[in-house]
Amino acid sequence: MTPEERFEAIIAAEEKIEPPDWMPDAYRNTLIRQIAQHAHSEIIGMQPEGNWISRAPTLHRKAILMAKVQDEAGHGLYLYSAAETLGVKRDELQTLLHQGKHKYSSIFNYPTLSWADIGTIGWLVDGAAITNQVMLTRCSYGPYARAMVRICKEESFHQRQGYESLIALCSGSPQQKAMAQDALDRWWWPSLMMFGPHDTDSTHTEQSMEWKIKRVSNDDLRQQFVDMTVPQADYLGLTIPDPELRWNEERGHYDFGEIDWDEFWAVVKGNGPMNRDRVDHKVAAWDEGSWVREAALAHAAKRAESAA
Ligand code: BYC
Repeated sequence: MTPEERFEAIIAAEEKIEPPDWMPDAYRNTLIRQIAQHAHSEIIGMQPEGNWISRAPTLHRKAILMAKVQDEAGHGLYLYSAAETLGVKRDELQTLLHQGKHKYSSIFNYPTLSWADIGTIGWLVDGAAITNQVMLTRCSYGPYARAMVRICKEESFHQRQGYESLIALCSGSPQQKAMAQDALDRWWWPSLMMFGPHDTDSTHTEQSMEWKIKRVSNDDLRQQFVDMTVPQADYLGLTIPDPELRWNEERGHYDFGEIDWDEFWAVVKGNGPMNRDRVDHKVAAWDEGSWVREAALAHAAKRAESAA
């Protein structure tokens, strides 16, 4: 059996490709691209929520938010480790992010303007993330699939805490409910954009599905998310900002309006409301943290020296 045939056989048998296995360069590069983008998203995603840690309304909410933001850092670390098994160094990936040559999820380029945004991110953004990521636990590349199992468990907790926070706001004062509605108005469409372009405009979906990296297409995942989320908004007594949203009996799904794709591509290309701030903040944190990395490396070198 040639290495190519063995690779195809592993994929066909629903088994996992592992780091020492032969794999086509394009498969490796697609995984590096997707896993790195995913890792960067987790790390950049700490910023909009971190912005509210010092202003959380109670100690209880602050403790939950700190734990959530720390979880996102952990997700970034598992994912950079998974990317490293493909032969890239995490420093190289950081440099590409800092230079604006690597993408991260469009959603994190919007500002968090009120406390209700924090609950809404948990509900919608983590909700969209789980919808997208459960399929990745069945990805054909072993280290990515295994990292996703733990990440999905934590995202599920994040989604529930966000929804619970919104239940509290929506059963509070009229001002609190209005704040929740305002957050939903601003986060709804960016959340739908998280799933990426329509299948017909997606560069990578077809090949990634053939390789069983992606298991479900962008549009099918977006539909799943809408179908799951509309009843949750109804329960909260909030209105989704889409006049075209209605149940389609024949399809057994909700119909919904068209995303503003010009806005999506502007954000993806670096021109969203917060792109520049997010990357500047990340670079500053990297520079300010250099002494920690240097100290850790010096410590490791010293230990290796005394062990020799
Ligand atoms: N934002 O061919 P397509 C989280 C790009 S973190 C920016 O469909 P693909 C969380 C795409 O990269 C959430 N760019 O691509 C953290 C491609 O450009 P390149 C992140 C986007 O890869 C903290 C081009 O558009 N989740 O959960 O087959 C707090 C064409 O797209 C976006 C992941 O990263 C976007 N929204 O499918 C809370 C999950 N959409 O690379 C939560 C893993 C598309 O050719 N990633 N693009 O220059 C994936 O599942 C897939 O990469 C995507 C896109 C579904 C996102």
